[in-house]
Amino acid sequence: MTTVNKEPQIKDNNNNNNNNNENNNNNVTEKKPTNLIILGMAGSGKTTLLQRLRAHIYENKIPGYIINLDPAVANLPYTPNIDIRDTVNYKEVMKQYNLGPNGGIVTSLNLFSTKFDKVLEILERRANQLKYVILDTPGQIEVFTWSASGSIITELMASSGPTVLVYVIDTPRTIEPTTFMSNMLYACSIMYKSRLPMVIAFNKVDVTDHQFAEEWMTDFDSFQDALTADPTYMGSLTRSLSLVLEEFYSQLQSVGVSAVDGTGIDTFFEKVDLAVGDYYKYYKTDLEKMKSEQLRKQEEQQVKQFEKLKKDLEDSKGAKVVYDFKSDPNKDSTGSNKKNQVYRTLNDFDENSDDENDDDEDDYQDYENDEERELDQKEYNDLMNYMKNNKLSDK
Ligand SMILES: Nc1nc2c(ncn2[C@@H]2O[C@H](COP(=O)(O)OP(=O)(O)OP(=O)(O)O)[C@@H](O)[C@H]2O)c(=O)[nH]1
Ligand SMILES: [Mg+2]
Repeated sequence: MTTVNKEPQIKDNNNNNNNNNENNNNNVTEKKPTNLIILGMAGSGKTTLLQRLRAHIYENKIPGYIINLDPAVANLPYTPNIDIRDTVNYKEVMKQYNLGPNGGIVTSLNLFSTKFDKVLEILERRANQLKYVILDTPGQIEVFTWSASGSIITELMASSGPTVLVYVIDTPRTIEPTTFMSNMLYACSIMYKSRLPMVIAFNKVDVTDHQFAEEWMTDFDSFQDALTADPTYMGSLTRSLSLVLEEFYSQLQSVGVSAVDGTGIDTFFEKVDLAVGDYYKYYKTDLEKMKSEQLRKQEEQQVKQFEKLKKDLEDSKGAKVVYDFKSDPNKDSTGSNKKNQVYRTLNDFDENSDDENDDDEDDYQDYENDEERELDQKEYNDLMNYMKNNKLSDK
């Protein structure tokens, strides 16, 4: 077990990497840095684009920070500030967990995400000095967009500051209307799932101009015309889908770029700024609402549990009460299925019972002595005080 770091440490390459961040204090910004998460189908040019963005910001003395989240990439054309490969050895993960390539990437990402709070700490420390934090993601897009660790990392970044998804499209491979639509539907599903603003980067415009894509996105009829000319045209389904996409197009920014020759990079950053505006205007409030709703539900559930516990204590008239925090709070404590009860008085137990179905007795504890009971009582009192102090109870 030498190469898979079971307790992964995050290496901040900035300390031994003489990049421009430390040299550009005149560019210090008061605002939080913008996080750019680069996504896209395999081979669309994510890594090359990131290299181009990196070159652009460093040339313009804009302080940036690069994070590589692709554990399987063999060679990177740049040195990232934080590299998942410094923390997790993808090949060893595959070997030791007996996994295939995709399973290996997912597991590596999972291991890394358990330490992502360290990454956030590093970023937090540097927040005032940075303008952009750019993250490269694994080639197989679904590994990031549909994995728990991908969601965790995206959510953590989004709650740490303005975050924009950059969806890279291989323009020469998207000239067929149906391929175009499939790609856009994928982008739409990512945006829908992440609830973050998105910039579509039509890459490789040095090979194929992206003008056709802009037209299809802004002029519904021109896309319909293109579809009619397509022999694989699927009639009303495609028409309905393109209507759905019209709404999606109105939400996003798009730009044609060439990661190879640098075309469109200035416009790219202008579009990113617009997306950041959207983040503050719409998405941030949405994210905050979602979080506070989750918090509210949690508190509501706590109150319900406390109320049940209180009632049970009162009903027990001094009999011992055990409160099982892990049980499902939605089940009725007086129901016949004892296993699902939140709590119950010990009077409910028949200690001599041989009932095979009643296999849950281990879930509950009896008091060995008064001291234990007092401890539980104290815990209950603390909870009641908590409720009272937080105006969760009228008593
Ligand atoms: N002509 C042209 N080729 C490009 C451009 N961007 C990337 N490529 C080429 O596309 C290929 C894939 O580029 P990568 O940057 O590795 O793409 P990626 O999305 O990171 O690939 P994975 O991480 O493996 O999914 C390489 O051969 C690049 O040289 C571009 O703007 N123009
Ligand atoms: Mg790549």
